[in-house]
This record gives sequence, C-alpha cells and structure tokens, in this order.
Amino acid sequence: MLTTEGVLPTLITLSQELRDLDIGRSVPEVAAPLDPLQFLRTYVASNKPVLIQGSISHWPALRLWTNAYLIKALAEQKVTVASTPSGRADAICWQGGKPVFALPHEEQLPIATAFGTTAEAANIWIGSHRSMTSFHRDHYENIYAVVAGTKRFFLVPPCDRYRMRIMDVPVARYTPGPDGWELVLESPERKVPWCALDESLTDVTSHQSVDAAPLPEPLVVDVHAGEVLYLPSLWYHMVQQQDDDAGRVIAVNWWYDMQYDCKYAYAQLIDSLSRTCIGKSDAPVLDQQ
Ligand SMILES: O=C(O)CCC(=O)C(=O)O
Repeated sequence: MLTTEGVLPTLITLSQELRDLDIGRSVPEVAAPLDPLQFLRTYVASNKPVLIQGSISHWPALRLWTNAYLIKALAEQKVTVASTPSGRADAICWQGGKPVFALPHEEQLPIATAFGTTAEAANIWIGSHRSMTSFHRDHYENIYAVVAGTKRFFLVPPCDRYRMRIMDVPVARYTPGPDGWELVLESPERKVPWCALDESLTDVTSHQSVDAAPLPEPLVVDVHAGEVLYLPSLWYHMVQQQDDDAGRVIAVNWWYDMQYDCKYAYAQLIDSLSRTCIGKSDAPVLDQQ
C-alpha cells in the first residue's frame, strides 16, 4: 500500500524512469523541414521538447534587425517596457523580510511591434544578459525562435512538480521611489503560486538546495540565433541569455493553447500527489533574508 511517506520516493522513481524510458537527458535536435504530422506525433502529442535547425534561416529578421533598423522601423510604435533593478521580473524577491512575487515596473515607450497571428499570443522578447526568466510553466505549446544572441533554457518535465518549490506568495510591483526601486505590495493582497527555485536550484526563500541526488538534472539547451525550440506545454522552464555582438538578445515566439487531454489530467494527478508529500518544505519560510 502507498503511504504518504512513500509518495515522494515514488515520484522520484517516476522522474528517473521517465527520463530512462521516454524523455532522455538532453533535448534532441532535428533539421528542417519537419513533416507537420511527424512533429505533432513525435513531439507535441508526446510532450517532448525539440530543437529545430534551419527552419528560420530564410527570415530577413536574422540579418535586418540591427539596432539602427529596429529604431527606425519601430519609431512610431509603442511597447510595454518592463524594468526591475535585478533583471528578475515575475520572480520571487524579498520585501520587508518576506518573499513576494515581484512584477516589473511597466512603461509604454515608443519602440516595439506586435504580430497579427492565429496563435493565442505572439511575443517579441528584446533584452540582454542582465535579464532572466525564473522557473515557471505555461498552458501553452511554445514555438520559440531566436533572432539575435543565445537563450539558455533549463527544462524540467511536468512529472518533477514535487521538486519545484511552488508556493503561494503575495504580489508586489517594482516602483521607482525617491531612494531607488521599491517593491510595493498589491492592495488588496493577491497571492500567486510560483516556483521559488533560482538558477542554482536553490530555494530562494529557505536557501536550501534541491539539486541533491537522487533528483535528476534539468535538461539544458542553448538556442542560438536562427534556431527554434519547441517547448511543450506544462514543462517548467527558466531562461538565461547571452548577448550578440551588439549587446542584445532578440527572440520571437508563439503560444498555442494546449489540448486539455490525458497529459493534462496526469499532470493534475502529479500536482495533487506532490502537494501531499511536500508539506512543510514547500511552504515559504517567512521572516528570513
Ligand atoms: O524568453 C524568455 O526569457 C522567457 C520565455 C518564456 O518564459 C516563455 O515563452 O514562456
């Protein structure tokens, strides 16, 4: 019989078996053109990431999007620019000795664009090595194309929910104040569930490392300019960036709503099992910095 104490070892075994039998330990690479049916069957339906080479080499953006070109082409457009003092937006930060979910300060500035598309959303990401994206997951199938610089994705499959230190944290927003940036709590208080793991797989609220054996390593994949990553729905991901020669990283991606099929139902089961076995280690450690 499976007891509450037995749930965690069972989930760890599941992570390891899925890597051995199905996911592997690195992201496979394939060359374009990719047959749509094969892509759907091999990667989307089986919820596996893949790095696609050569599918956007014809994009004029790869050679046209210099700083001078973008400034000229987008001069009349307005874009939401997100700023934080640490380059960490939508991440757990500290405010008044407590962990909060920090939103960036947002301003409408005239340098941007948006694409018409049938996808749920199309995004352009313009940044530099100073910004990073903390671990989270989305209910989207993500087609992610890098135009300049390199993006390093740390990928953790949905079966590893038990190790992600998800906690409910109050939302705060970075706001410029007289003494620099301040994190101002939303009023009335609103909480969001978010991963407390940083890039070294340390829980930022308790300073505990969760990367100890027997937990499997995240899959790490570098997506260079001209490459496309298929990032499956529900996979946890953290993203770091390396600049191109002009000090920029530019990417374009499309989010497609996922199918709420058996994969979603199994992920919900894993979430529930993870919550039963994590107990205290998943709760924020308050009043600590
Ligand atoms: O490019 C990034 O830094 C974040 C991308 C991301 O998290 C996403 O597309 O879901």
